[in-house]
Amino acid sequence: MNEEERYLFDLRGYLVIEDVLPDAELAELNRLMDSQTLAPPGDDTLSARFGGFLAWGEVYRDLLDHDRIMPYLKTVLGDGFRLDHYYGIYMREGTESLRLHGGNTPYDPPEFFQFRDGRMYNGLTVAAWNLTDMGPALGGFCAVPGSHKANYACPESIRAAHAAHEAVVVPEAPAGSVVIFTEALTHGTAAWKAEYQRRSLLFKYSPGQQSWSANYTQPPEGVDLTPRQRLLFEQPYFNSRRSLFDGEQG
Ligand SMILES: O=C(O)CCC(=O)C(=O)O
Repeated sequence: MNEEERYLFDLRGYLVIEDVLPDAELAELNRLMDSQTLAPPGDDTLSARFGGFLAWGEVYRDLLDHDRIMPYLKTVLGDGFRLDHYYGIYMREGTESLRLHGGNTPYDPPEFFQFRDGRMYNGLTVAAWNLTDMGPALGGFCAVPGSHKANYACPESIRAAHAAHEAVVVPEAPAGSVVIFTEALTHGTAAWKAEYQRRSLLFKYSPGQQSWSANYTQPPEGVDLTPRQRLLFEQPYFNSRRSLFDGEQG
């Protein structure tokens, strides 16, 4: 994470990193998704979720601890974070928006942003891999930049106006990009307007000592994981938690 990216993440609560996936990997991820027998997404957000993709191929599992993204997660979460849960979002033209949620106020213990001793600390943090283009003219992830530090609750007038409010941004996030955001941010989904599907894979990481849910995410069955990927599935605890970056500098 370079100086500018760190500044922007601290300032806005999210960051779009473009060109993370080369075209061939992007095509393979989309091809494998096409080859599943997923029911098409519906109009409501519940029917716009899918899971199970870690069993679809190594190219999906590689995203768990991708070399380009791990250093960002280390800066945002500190070492020893864990995969809290994960799911995919697919939307078709007309799939509805998801309400704005999250925000620094009222305080929500698993979803926090703090700056202490010269670094940031974040609770639940998302790396969302985009398999198709998203953006203001298309829909998708939206957020109130800076709201991870808001001292007042998000007003109902902004919640109601949603992506039409000037405070809400739908960032340009091309296929192959990753959006990293802290769940302390007020964020949601803008209704999908494009003719093609929105496809995003959301990996949600927590600091090692906490879990959002009582059910800890289990590794996919019947597939090989690398030692570092297995570490990501460890249960929450703090004391002597093992490093995800052993042998790496910095
Ligand atoms: O559309 C997005 O990427 C945001 C989704 C979201 O906030 C959620 O699933 O809770």
